[in-house]
Amino acid sequence: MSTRTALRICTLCEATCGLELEIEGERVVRVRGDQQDVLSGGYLCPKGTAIGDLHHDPDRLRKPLVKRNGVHEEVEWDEAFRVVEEGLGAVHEAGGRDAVAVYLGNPNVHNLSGGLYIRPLLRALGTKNQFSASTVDQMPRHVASGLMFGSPTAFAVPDLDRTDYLLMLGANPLESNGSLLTAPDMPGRLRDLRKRGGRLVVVDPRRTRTAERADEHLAILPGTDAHFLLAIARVLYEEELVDVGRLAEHCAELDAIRGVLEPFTLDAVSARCGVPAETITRIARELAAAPRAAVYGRIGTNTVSFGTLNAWAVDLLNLLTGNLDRVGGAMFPLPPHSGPRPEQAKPGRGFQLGRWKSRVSGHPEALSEFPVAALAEEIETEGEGQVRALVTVAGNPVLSTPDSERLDRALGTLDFMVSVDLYLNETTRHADVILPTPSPLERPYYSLAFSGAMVRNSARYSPAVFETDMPREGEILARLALIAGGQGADASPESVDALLLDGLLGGVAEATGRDLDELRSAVAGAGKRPPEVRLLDGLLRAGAYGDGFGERAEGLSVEALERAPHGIDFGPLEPSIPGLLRTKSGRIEVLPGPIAEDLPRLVADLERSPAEGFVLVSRRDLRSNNSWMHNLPKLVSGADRCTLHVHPEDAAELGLSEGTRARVASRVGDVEVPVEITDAVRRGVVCLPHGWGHDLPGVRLGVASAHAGVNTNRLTDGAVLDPLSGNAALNGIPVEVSAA
Ligand SMILES: Nc1nc2c(c(=O)[nH]1)N[C@H]1C(S)=C(S)[C@@H](COP(=O)(O)OP(=O)(O)OC[C@H]3O[C@@H](n4cnc5c(=O)[nH]c(N)nc54)[C@H](O)[C@@H]3O)O[C@H]1N2
Ligand SMILES: Nc1nc2c(c(=O)[nH]1)N[C@H]1C(S)=C(S)[C@@H](COP(=O)(O)OP(=O)(O)OC[C@H]3O[C@@H](n4cnc5c(=O)[nH]c(N)nc54)[C@H](O)[C@@H]3O)O[C@H]1N2
Ligand code: SF4
Ligand SMILES: [Mo]
Repeated sequence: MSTRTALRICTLCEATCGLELEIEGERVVRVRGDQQDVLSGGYLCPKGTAIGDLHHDPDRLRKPLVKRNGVHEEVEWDEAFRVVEEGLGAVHEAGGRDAVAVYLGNPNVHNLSGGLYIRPLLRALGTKNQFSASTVDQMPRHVASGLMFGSPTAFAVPDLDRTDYLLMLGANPLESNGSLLTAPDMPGRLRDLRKRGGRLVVVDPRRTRTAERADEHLAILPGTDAHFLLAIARVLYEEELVDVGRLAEHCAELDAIRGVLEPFTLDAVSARCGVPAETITRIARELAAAPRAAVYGRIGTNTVSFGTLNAWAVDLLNLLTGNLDRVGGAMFPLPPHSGPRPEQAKPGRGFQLGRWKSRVSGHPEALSEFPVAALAEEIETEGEGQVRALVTVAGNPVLSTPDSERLDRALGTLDFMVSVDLYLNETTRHADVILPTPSPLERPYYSLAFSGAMVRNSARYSPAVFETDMPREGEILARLALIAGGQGADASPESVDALLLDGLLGGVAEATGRDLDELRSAVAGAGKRPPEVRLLDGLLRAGAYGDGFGERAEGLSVEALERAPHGIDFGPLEPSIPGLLRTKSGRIEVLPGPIAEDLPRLVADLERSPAEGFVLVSRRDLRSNNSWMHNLPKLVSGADRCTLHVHPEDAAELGLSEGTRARVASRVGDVEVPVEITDAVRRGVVCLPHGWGHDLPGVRLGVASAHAGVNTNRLTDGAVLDPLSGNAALNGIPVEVSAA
């Protein structure tokens, strides 16, 4: 049998580790970290070692399925697309464009096809009913960045390898491997921070593995991070420690900040968030005194009802301490596929929110999306514009989104549903048609999404490891776009490829005065590569480090990346303001209008006494990845991980002991789950992981069904949202806990 090795970037989480696969015949027999990868240097986690198991998983779908008489049957591709054409066509005809909703799940951002072909699909669908995993995740970050910098994808990433002080809130990278912070080997990088004398402070209601390795852990009450951060800011003003530095001349409304901080006194905030006043003062002084410091907030601060205020407060503190856009502070990556950064701000139209509203509850759109928490009501509520069909791409909202039992019921009432997915799972079991896509190892890799969150500017590309006769995901999405646009199931997907490439090159031709045909033949020179790779080539060559289509021989292109299989490092992050700014004013909007209007809600919350009873928070663990990797034996072996964490004293009061079952009930639902007693959670807080609950009928998940666990999102409440971003509050959910 032939043996070979292949290099490949792992697409299973945001760390994007370089892997070295050993392949015998058609099987992956061993996975190691690629020691020479420019970003990950050999690091990998247990999920990465299971990437071959995912590829070989017998339950992973290889042929389209069509549901007939309640049963999913394999069909040929052309037939599947014809059923989609009929199904979508009928709903469009009866109910118009908005009657077809779309839900985009998380793996789209780990996939080059998703990054390139979702846009034409959305355009062709022409529906206002767009939903995605972003509103159970990072939408508050987009909104805050949009309002402050004019660009919703401007993420200030902690300059991890050069900072002296990291204040981390609501993130647990020892389990998650980092998020909106692409820095493979978080354990090593955090260890190095402390080795060089730096300090790590973790703010989390739980003593997580990350907190255990920190210099200090502050067990804050869920949902009170903005209070805490603004109290720190107030101390900075009181003690005259504010020093915005170089950015002062690029700020608008900076003078207004001190006034809005007035209510966030040490007494009020410490009583509300459970962090002592002296500690808040000390952290403020430490942040100001550290030569280089960064504040970083992630999902625990995003998936709460003050999500956007939290995200704003994080960047505000970075700004007030002079650490925003400074080496060793919080800096903005420069993705290789985006254009070079100008020297000066490009004042634009600014970022707009709420340009239209959802039909039933009037939720404002954010980034053209409505909150996924509102998807069920849009399906259930009759009237003009009612959602009667759904397209899902790489999503499992039945497990991932709040009040999921209700959504599960609602999906069962649709007239038509089509899912582009690898599995027949809790969500896709409702689909009339499931269109399976090639496995991660059967497609080329480049990260469009995470290049914008990397701790070093870099580019890595890997070609497909295995060939497949399945259509590419880009082709599937293109065919769906053609169907949605009325061109029918038989239209050629190549027309979509051509449209995308011409759109890209047309822009370059216009900006540079180059001849379009010359540019076309330059990327055609990217050879027989798949269309998404030709598109990528166009983007990279026009991008910040690009070869300018032959103008700079040593510049970046797909070919250059093929010659550098371990990736190309463009160095540490560099200051980017003012060139990054796209606000109307061309300045950093330090106190954007919508933020100022939302602040009274936070002030009112200060007066609230901490909740009686229990609140529920979420957790992740290293061998899990949201809802969809529990079908791999390696990742579900050993003790049950879907357990309720309860503090020992709370457990004693409730009469719960280790291994017994507890009943957890919220306003919307209840679950029964085994108890794990641990003082890692603070009193009054209980914790469940998300992504479990694989015991629903009709799924094809042999392994996961046998390790079903319970779905924590049967408890999370779709009615509690961050009003600015529409993000669901998945943490701090009031619950009752009792012995089952
Ligand atoms: N192993 C693994 N890795 C993953 C994933 C996975 O499912 N498993 N998912 C991936 C995805 S999609 C994402 S978005 C990232 C997320 O990556 P992270 O943002 O690091 O997410 P978590 O590990 O869930 O850590 C969130 C922490 O917030 C805490 N928390 C809850 N409520 C609050 C609060 O109100 N305030 C504060 N300060 N903390 C709070 C929780 O206790 C938890 O420890 O991980 C990615 N990586
Ligand atoms: N309570 C609670 N709920 C949470 C969270 C939490 O912390 N607590 N975290 C939230 C977060 S951060 C996120 S990102 C969401 C995730 O929410 P979703 O994106 O809805 O869910 P995933 O579990 O990521 O499901 C991914 C789906 O995509 C399929 N898939 C995998 N790879 C591919 C691919 O390459 N192509 C296609 N077409 N399909 C693919 C899988 O089979 C699966 O059906 O969950 C959220 N839900
Ligand atoms: S940390 Fe694990 S899952 Fe994430 S990219 Fe690396 S190997 Fe893959
Ligand atoms: Mo996420």
